[in-house]
Amino acid sequence: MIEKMTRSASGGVTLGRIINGPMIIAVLCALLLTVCQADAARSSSSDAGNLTQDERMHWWREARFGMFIHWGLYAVPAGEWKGERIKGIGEWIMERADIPVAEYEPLAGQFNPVKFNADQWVRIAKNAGMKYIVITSKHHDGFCLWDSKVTDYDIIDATPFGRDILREMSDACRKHGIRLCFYHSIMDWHHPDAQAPFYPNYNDRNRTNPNFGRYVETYMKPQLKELITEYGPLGVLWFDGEWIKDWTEPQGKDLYNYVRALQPDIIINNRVGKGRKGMEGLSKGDQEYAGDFGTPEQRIPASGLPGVDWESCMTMNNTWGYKHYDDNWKSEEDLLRKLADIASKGGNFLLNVGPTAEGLIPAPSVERLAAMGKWMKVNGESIRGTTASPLGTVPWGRCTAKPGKLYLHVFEWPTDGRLEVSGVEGNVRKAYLLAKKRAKLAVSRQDGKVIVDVPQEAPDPINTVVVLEIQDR
Ligand code: FHN
Repeated sequence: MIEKMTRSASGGVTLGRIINGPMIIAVLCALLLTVCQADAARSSSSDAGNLTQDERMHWWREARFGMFIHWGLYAVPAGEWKGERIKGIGEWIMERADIPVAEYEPLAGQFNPVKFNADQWVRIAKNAGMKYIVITSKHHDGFCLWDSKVTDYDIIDATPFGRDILREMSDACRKHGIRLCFYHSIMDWHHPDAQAPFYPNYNDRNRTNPNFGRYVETYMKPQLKELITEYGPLGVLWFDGEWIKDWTEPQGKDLYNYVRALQPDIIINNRVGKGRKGMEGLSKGDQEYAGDFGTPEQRIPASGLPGVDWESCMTMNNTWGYKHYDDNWKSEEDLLRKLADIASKGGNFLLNVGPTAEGLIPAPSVERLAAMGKWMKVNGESIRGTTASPLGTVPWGRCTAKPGKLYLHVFEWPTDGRLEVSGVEGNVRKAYLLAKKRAKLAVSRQDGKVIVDVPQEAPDPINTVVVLEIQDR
């Protein structure tokens, strides 16, 4: 027997009794395991409490492209109620068709998405070049896509499906290295302490519920705790439905702090408070609203939101939640150019899919995402981790930047084979097509402009990326 000193995982020195060969191996393995577990715990949660705002936002700014998923009971009626097509966005059907809670609830009995495959959804997002997924944990209709302890109005207790959708999404995202994020509606048309009593106008902006505080403290907060502690670590909590009269900016700030106390490095959108409009155009120092980023919806701010992190969320057709007859799909060209446009203004693109009640992402969405993925495989470098255009607006397309590099996204290919670029500072060391990195393009200067000699035909008629490598003067 030998007496030996060993250093514990926590750094302290322990005195142990030692022992023979196999035992030494066992002890070393146990030590290794402890160190690995400590490391895993650190990276999964929250030594991140010490992160600066820039460090906390880093992965999100790098990502630039994410998938929004609106999925819930509204996928069952899919835009139709009692044989009538209901106008407006599909996930609002409960409000638009004046459906009482007692008539809407039974949709849960019909929600059996047997074709749902979390792995497949995550692969669709990943292959599109997306780095995060924001899925509706609970939309305004109040139905929960996870096994919540504080209600039976959820996927496990109320549906024949009996599988925890968010659990499966969480596992698949972890497996594929995609950040899982949750959308969560503050407004709740199903809860008696929230907007359920407002029927038939669940969205009545002038009404309040005297019990709303109870809903927040005994329902919404416990639910958020479940989501963060049991399905996390999460990338983003994406709040919505904050415009109701019962919700105030101090409540938003309180909720922001509550969520960050549970996971300090989490990112939270501006709709946690009343900052949806206010954040726009404000410089960081002036932000008096809770939230880490602005959320322009269905639009791209003309000049971005300087000084503020932001993300444009957008549908591919006209609805967020599935409507079986909405075929107004944006083209691949439109979507790809929007992606470049947003990146050129320093924002993220959160592009929505609305899966069917069977659990399938509609084929037109899958096709468009595949096309975007094909482009991103070649050109992703010109989107991910880039910053806004230092050239301002350019006549032929858009521009994104990284240190020492300009990415020229050419939508309108020059007919004379000369791409003119104004405002480039520093010497151009090299120019090439991102799709053909080894073939150098000739560059000259004329009247202060950089002229790049490009092929006669546009290599990619939607968006060909020309890279300029710049040497600082
Ligand atoms: O009312 C919702 C709508 O259903 C959808 O979820 C969008 C997504 O940003 N947000 C709300 C409207 O601002």
